[in-house]
Amino acid sequence: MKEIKVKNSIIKLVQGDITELNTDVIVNAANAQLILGGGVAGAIRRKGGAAIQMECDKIGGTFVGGAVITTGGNLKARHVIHAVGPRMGKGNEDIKLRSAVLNSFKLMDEHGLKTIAFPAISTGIFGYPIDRCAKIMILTAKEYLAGETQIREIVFCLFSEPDFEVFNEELNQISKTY
Ligand code: AR6
Repeated sequence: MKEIKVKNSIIKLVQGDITELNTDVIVNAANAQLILGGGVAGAIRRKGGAAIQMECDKIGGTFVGGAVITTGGNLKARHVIHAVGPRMGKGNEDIKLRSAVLNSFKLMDEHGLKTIAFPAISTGIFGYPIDRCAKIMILTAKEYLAGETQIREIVFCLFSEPDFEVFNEELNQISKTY
């Protein structure tokens, strides 16, 4: 585990299964239709139960770069934010990823929620490179925490050891540079 402090909050890295975390919110790497498929979404659907997909169906969908909130069903986390990252090759991927992360933070503040865990959005089925993902997600988190927010903890939960190492390296770089 590894963490840095930004004002009164922290950014933290962990390796493992995001559905095991007990942050207020875990983030689903969603699609614009809000249909929970494989990867993180599949794990959330299996552990969280049918209620989450039913809430998503009611919402109906959102844009790429958007985010919506549901309850966490049977998960330890009370809420799931479904953030829609870019599909690699469709254009403006970096901007769309940043937007998905920022919109997740805005939902946190709108709902007064304090702790959130993200997976490496778009780096599985959507094919986005892990190093670019690490750079954008960590930088966006650091910038957001530097402003006015109630968020106290942002966790990046990486499934594999190599992915954890990429995020670890990026967190070291960013904490030196900024
Ligand atoms: N905990 C943490 N990270 C995980 C877990 C887990 N349980 N499972 C996978 N990862 P992906 P995407 C990592 O494919 O690329 C679905 O069908 C994985 O190794 O979940 O944004 C959705 O419904 C990878 O690094 O999301 C969408 O249609 C990262 O999480 C589509 O896939 C993201 O992989 C979204 O694709």
